[in-house]
Amino acid sequence: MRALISVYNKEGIYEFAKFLEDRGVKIVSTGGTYRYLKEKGIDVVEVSAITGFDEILDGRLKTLHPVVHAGLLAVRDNEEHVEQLKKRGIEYIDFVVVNLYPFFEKVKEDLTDEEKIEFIDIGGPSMLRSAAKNYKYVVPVCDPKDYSMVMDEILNYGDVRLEKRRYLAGKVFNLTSAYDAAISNYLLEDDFPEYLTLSYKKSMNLRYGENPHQRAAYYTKTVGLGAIKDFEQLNGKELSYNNLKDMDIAWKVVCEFDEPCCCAVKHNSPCGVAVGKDVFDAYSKAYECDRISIFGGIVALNRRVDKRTAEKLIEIFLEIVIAPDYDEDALLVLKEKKNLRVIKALSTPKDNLEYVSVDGGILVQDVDNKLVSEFRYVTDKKPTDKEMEDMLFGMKVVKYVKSNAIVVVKDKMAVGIAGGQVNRIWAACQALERGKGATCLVSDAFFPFEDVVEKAKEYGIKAIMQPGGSIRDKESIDACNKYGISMVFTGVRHFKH
Ligand code: 93A
Repeated sequence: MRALISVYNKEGIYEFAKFLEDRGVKIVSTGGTYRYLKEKGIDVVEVSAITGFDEILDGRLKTLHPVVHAGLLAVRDNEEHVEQLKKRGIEYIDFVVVNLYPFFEKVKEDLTDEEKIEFIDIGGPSMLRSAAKNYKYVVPVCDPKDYSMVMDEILNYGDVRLEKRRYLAGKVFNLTSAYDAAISNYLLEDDFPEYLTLSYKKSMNLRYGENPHQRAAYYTKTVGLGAIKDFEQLNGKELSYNNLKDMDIAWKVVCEFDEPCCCAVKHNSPCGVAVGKDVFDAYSKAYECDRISIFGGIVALNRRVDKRTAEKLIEIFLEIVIAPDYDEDALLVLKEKKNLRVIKALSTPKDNLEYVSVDGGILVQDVDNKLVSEFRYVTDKKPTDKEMEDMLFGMKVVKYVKSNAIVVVKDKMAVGIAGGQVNRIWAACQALERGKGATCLVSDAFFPFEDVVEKAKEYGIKAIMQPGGSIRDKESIDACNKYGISMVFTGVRHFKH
């Protein structure tokens, strides 16, 4: 029996090779792997010794040889195959252990195009694919995590059972397809190509989905970004499906702001958002926005959490706290709450596309990151600088609230957030009632009637920001002028469905 071992990541390979050697398997390896195993005392033969062909082209050509692929592809119970190999003096290869060049990781690094392209593995996937096609006779191993499974199989059954070989072969094609998807996306550099190669890898099984009777799992992109999760859990219970969704939106909201910001989310909608002079101030203000809904919610902060803030955070029941980092003593405080999921975010949101599923397909769109660039002051009265600041703050929040959405603001606190309403006036009524004392109102889309202005006036709103563009804009503008309210048009709609 022979094993061809060619691994970029050498972790665990010595133990595995030794195990095979001890059971009479001859080891054949490529240059680097050969030297590594030889140094450790394995009796290993170089591939060039069996192919009679030196490694050339700086290693681009090591294993791409008929002697290798015939040894992998031959069907052992096909007489002709057996005869053909015999005639040419080619021996079977029974195990292929390959670990590909790390293209997934290298493509993200600050390297030149040439350097990145050098990390496209050709020989490795070829061997794996040959072995996987012929899994009945060849054991294809592409993941160091499977070394122990293969060893257990041999120990317990004397060989790797067919169902395990099939599983290993499936893993190979899964890896090579994701690997090719990553390369093609890199080369095409096109967000909306004819064939969109999306590749995701299961990052974790979830206990259940939105409800306990729905199965669920969390998949992360393999293409471009590697199978790397962009957060780390430092404390608390396992994250749920709903947690992951809510955490995503909370983190996106706070990443909209350069200033210290806090966002509390409940059922996928922000329920309190505020900007403050420091992390403590931001949290205190977000808490004050809506002291009821935050209970059992998800809190995101865009600054390192200090002890004082941690002490305030644990005063109420929260599901999750997510922040870029935590002072050591702050973390100790948070850990007093055993179940509180404490998450360290490792990056700001990075996708430029977003996806939702519809039956039989997916819809893909750019992330809604358009900023207001031009304002139209449409009323007699112009908003003050402070009102403008409050309304721009509100616009960033309203983007994350389901349509129809209205946010009312006071001192950079989103004191009234209402969304998911099938008509605008209901959203306005709710937001105004929740956020009594607010001075500014923002809307995700235009006003079809002047009713929102009428309502805003009842609650003492001084300034309104909305996209504009309704055929009845004039009615809203007239109403504002009548009540001495200023109104600004942005021309940018922020529907979220
Ligand atoms: O450059 S390659 O695409 N050409 C090959 O023929 C080839 N054969 C194996 N890269 C090739 N490999 C890869 O080399 C393996 O997939 C593995 O990642 C790596 C191991 O090289 P070494 O043993 O020299 O460290």
